[in-house]
Amino acid sequence: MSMNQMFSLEGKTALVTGAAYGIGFAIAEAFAAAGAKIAFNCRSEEHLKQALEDYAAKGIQAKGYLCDVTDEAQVQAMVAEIEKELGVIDILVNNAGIIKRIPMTEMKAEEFRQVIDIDLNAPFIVSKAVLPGMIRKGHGKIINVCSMMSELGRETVSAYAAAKGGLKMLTKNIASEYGEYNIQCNGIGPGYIATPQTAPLREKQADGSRHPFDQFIVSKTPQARWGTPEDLMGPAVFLASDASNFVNGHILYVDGGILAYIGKQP
Ligand code: NAP
Ligand code: GCO
Repeated sequence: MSMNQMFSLEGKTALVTGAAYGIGFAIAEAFAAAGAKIAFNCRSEEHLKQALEDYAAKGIQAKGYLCDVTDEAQVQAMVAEIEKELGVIDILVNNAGIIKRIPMTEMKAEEFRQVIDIDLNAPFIVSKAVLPGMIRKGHGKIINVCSMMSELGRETVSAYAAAKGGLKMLTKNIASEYGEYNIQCNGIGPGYIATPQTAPLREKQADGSRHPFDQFIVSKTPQARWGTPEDLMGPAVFLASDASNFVNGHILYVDGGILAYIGKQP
């Protein structure tokens, strides 16, 4: 196999959940550039419409589906629809996710459950829906979008850290349980990435200065910058391609070195 073939996704069908914008959109764009057929979902009709226009503007004929990843019936129906329209799913990226930044003592149990439902239960639900097709086909790639919070905690993100820590172990378990069917399940762990999800952490202050958390993250990142969704494109294509056929149960951190670094002395 040539090196180009090794990194090609030509003819593959990819589902990227929550890929209306942000990290998921960039990953789907990268997969399309590598030759894959793209399916994505989100919950909002408005986001779906805008996303289809954005994909088309980049020359990508993505198929978009309105589907709440926490609803197993909706997910099963979406996967069946994708298999009919694009073929059996070869690559799944469990990207859809939310965060709630609330001190634990103030967080309602229902708020905790909602984060766990979307960030952990849903990757189980969607993976369970696509695995039978991958087993039938004799190969598959599942990529779970983990986080710095798969390894580290911080104030106000208890539900998110619990979910992303669990997602790391779900990744390892899918790798363990389905490796014999030539299915590789890995995680991609973005550092702090400039997307709508982290916009509140980067808001300019009233006096025009940078948000304290923005400055904190830059001081904790050896590359002294926030990541961009584009920084994830190459690593995602690697994990989705034949180039990673013997990489299984691994979390590939794309964090500019945060996890390796004690942080710059103030
Ligand atoms: P984002 O900008 O908030 O986008 C999240 C996406 O998920 C949106 O398309 C949203 O669309 C969709 N979504 C949320 N809940 C959903 C549900 N129940 N069903 C279907 N779609 C749903 O987030 P992001 O920053 O791109 O992050 C994407 C993933 O990367 C998340 O798992 C996040 O935890 C993870 N991550 C982010 C960072 C970062 O710094 N940004 C770092 C590490 C990991 P709708 O609202 O229209 O449904
Ligand atoms: C936060 C951020 C982080 C990032 C990401 C880091 O509030 O700490 O939202 O959680 O989203 O997960 O990898």
